[in-house]
Amino acid sequence: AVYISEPSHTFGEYLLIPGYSSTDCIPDNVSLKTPLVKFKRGEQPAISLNIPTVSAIMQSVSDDTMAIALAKEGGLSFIYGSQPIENQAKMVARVKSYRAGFVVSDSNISPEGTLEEILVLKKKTGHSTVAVTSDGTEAGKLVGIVTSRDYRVSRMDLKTKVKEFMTPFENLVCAPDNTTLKEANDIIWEHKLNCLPLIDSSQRLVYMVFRKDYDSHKENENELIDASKRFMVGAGINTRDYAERIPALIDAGADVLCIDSSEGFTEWQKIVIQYVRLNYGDKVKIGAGNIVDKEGFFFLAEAGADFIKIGIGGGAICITREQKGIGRGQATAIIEVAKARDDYFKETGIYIPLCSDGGTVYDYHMTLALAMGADFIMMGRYFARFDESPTNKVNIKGNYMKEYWGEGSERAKNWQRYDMGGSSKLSFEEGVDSYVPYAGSLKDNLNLSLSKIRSTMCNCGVLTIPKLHKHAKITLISETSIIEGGSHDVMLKESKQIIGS
Ligand code: MZP
Repeated sequence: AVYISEPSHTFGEYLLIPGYSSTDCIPDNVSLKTPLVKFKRGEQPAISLNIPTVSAIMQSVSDDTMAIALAKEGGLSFIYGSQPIENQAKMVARVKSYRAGFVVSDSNISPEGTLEEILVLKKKTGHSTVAVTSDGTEAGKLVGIVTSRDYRVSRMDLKTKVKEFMTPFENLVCAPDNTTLKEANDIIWEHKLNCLPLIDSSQRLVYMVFRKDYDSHKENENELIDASKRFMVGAGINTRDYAERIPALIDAGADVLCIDSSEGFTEWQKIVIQYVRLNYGDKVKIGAGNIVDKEGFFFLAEAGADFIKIGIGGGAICITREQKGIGRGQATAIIEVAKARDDYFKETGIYIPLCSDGGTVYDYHMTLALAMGADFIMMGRYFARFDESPTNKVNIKGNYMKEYWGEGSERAKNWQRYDMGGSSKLSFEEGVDSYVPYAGSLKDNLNLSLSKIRSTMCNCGVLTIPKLHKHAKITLISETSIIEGGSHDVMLKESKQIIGS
């Protein structure tokens, strides 16, 4: 046997040491943009994320509702693969067909305003403005405005342009009171409608605009339709039915795939990546994993993975370490793999993004994972707590909880994730079925977490994730220091429930 003399550590055993912060180190200046797929030195990645968080490939976490909510914030979901191919493809298609909506009546002008007011606004702001009136004529009642910096429209041809953009009255359908954008999208999906929802600033549907000639290939040409651009979505695959699943997911519009496996240092993963390269070249992006050491990284890098996922046994619902005695402290795993990634980059000029997967409990764990070299973070427990996760919200002894179960649990029946070439069933469980405290909406919680990351990055004196990789100063801490980190030697006035981030 090979013995590694250093113990492996996890996030809770580390702290960041502040670096020098200049006056421009303010949270507003921080960019959390990060690459999702590999790229060559001096080039840009084909896909980037605006925030470094993705939701886990799990039944209890990532369906189409989660994917839309997270994409709206700049992240990405990987729709779970432990379901029939057709169902998964439908979820992907639903995210891709989702219309973000175009905000109208989001100005000083009320939807009850007059056309005259619109023209004054246009003059004041210098923006080109199209008024949407109830019957498509100048005389009609103003119901919304569409403003664009590039789109030039003069007062003279306003009427024509309104007609050009939006076929008039009979096609401008009034929404029932309080219709949400989600409900509108359900209608669009169900009836396969070619239309654009016009919404107000609180995401309520105001009107549905139908364009007879509306066609997806025109989206780039038309700023009005660009404004309702498609969201990105990922999808999990396995090493068994990939030859059927991948084509269906690509047809449905998946932007990126990820092999979902509890252990990725296997020939099975290489075979799946080869299948993608043979059939789709570099056009289809595919991540692989999970691995926890440099040997695993080099193997998947050489196999052609577009990103590599790190983490075995650290997930909140995972009992792999108890059941099989395999795994590694997440922090140590990231530190070793990130060094391998940097060496690989120096040698080949190819940068392969790393994803830290599992074991993120507190918000600062996200910052630590990034500081240690991860480019983005996959989380299950974190997202399972929100309204948008697919599971039931239940009241347990007066507290609201959401269900959260592992892909290795009997409930998920995802034997493919644990497949080492055996029979088509789970021989023993590697995950549990559990509850997590309900936490409210994704948007509110995620924005809070991201504001902590931005603020910590400012403490470290950096404004970007690559700079955090380079300049973060990280220290291991003693058990006594961990105790010192919480409130201590005081009696708390109110009992505080510790529920994680
Ligand atoms: P966490 O964010 O809840 O701590 O961990 C989520 C990760 O745990 C998933 O992305 C996946 O890699 C892993 N996972 C999912 N199911 C199991 C299991 O049943 C598991 N053991 O370990």
